[in-house]
Amino acid sequence: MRTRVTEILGTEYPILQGGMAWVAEHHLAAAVSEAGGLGILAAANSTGETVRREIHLLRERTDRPFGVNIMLLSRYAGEVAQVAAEERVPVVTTGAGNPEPYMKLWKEAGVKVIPVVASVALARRMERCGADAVVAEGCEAGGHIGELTTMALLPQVADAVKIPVIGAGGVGDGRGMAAMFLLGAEGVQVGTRFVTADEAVVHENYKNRIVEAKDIDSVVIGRSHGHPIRMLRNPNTREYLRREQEGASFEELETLTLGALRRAVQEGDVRTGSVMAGQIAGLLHRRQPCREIIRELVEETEALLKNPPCIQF
Ligand code: TUI
Repeated sequence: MRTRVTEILGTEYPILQGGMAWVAEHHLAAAVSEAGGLGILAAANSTGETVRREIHLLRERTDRPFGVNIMLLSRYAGEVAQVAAEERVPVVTTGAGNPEPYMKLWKEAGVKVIPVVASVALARRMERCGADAVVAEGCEAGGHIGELTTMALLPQVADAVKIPVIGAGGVGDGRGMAAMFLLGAEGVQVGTRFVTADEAVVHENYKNRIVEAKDIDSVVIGRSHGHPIRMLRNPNTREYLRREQEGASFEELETLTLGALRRAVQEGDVRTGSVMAGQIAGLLHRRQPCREIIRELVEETEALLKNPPCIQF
């Protein structure tokens, strides 16, 4: 399965693992890279030195290509950007902002840069400033999201830029991956399905909450202050949404989410923690190793694209 994305990444398959905060650490990233995808370390709110240690631990586990995702709202984004350049990581992806200020630094270090975008305007801008590809992520995704759905965003981004586009948001199996290709993508980024992977160092309660989730179990909090975040419904999201409707300030609302993702991922507190996951959680019912996830995605996609179902011309 070769596309311009496999050429850029140097991977066997055009499949990237999402850079999920607290979840995407070196065990998961190494397993994905070893299975032929692009494993990605999430810098999230970590310091530069913490990310450097993770890069070294990852390099002990795999000599295949990998990426580092830089969350641009982090106060450490600048130092992490510097570490990514110093370590000459093969690929950087970015989220939740515009990475233009760091572009020159990364390109001079030979790093491939793949910003995550949620609009055509940012995709165009990223192409102009030298991005190698973009991830077009729709609001089916978990975590920090934009406004447009994957179905609407992806073909518009694909028409607007010449660099390869990677589809994200709602990809859970081969049907989703095949759909991304038909909408103009040359690769996919998969998040939620990898949270449930055997190699993901994530509390059992978190994984179980995802595999037990129904289609309508995710909600979006934080719309009122311009940083919408999708997560699975629980007593904490109910309280957040109630206070948000009452017009609570950002500072007040923040008390409900500070440390909440770590609490859910590491301590398994899925009642008062933040269980970030995409809308596709409802599709996932099994826990599997990364190798199996990638093999299934690839085989299903290939079969569907070679022989589309239920249609005769
Ligand atoms: O980044 C994500 N997803 C995330 S990051 C995260 S951790 C977090 N911590 C504290 C506060 C908020 C988040 C959890 N999930 N996905 C990539 C993504 N980027 N989705 C949407 C965007 C995006 C949205 C607007 C990128 C750029 C943008 O506009 C930038 C601009 O300046 O135009």
